[in-house]
Amino acid sequence: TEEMNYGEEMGYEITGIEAGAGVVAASQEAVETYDSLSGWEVATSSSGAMATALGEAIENEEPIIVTGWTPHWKFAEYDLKYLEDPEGVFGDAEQIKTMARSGLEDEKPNAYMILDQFMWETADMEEVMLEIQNGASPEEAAQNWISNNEDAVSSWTEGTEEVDGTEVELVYVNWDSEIASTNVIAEVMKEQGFEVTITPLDNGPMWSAVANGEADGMVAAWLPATHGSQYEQYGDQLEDLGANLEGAKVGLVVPEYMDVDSIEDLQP
Ligand code: PBE
Repeated sequence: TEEMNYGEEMGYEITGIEAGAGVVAASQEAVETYDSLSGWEVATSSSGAMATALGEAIENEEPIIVTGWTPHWKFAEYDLKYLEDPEGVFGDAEQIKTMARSGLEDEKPNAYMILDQFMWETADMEEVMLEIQNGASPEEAAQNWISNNEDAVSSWTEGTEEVDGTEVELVYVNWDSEIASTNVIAEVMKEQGFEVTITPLDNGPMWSAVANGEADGMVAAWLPATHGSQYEQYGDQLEDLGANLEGAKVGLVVPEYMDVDSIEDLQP
């Protein structure tokens, strides 16, 4: 069947996010892998610019392909679908994992234990993301989630003692999902008496800050695929505290109204 020539309408451009993101690297690999994407490019910008472009395209019912991921508020806001990826370039379901610097367990055992016990679900993260998207500050959205989820929070702090102003520095990237998780864990630690700094960095610098001990930890490691190359580079210099969320996913995302289901349906 003759498909719409969406490529021409989109200038053969996939709307990407930050250049350092794993989903951007995977999208570039998809361009190399699929004949249907030959001649296409992944335009990099920021997660915020991608979300704005997606919203504008949907408002005008125009075609758009974005580098997408779950958990994300955009699935609650719009009717969207992942394009099938028969070559498996984007990998399967992923975990979001927590990484700590080596030495943290000995030096700040209570902070280490909270990071280690932090674990929640896609719906939780999306709830916080959506509230931020609808105008709440990240701190406010995190505090609201915490007061509505006391049981979860007490399972993260279980067995720990309150502290008196111990400093903790967490690093993250300004991706909506990581803004949500990092603010929630930061607010929980503040309630336990920590003085918490959260510092947004690019992806590579986030990993190296924990690996070289400049930062205490992060809750933003997407594995095995999305941050596979960062894990390969830094994995043996940091401590892997396991999953804080299961069932994450990345891929190319389009509005439902587009008449295309698979990356293979696109046209060079
Ligand atoms: N993301 C959100 C990140 C991981 C978390 C999918 C944009 C990335 O692609 O690296």
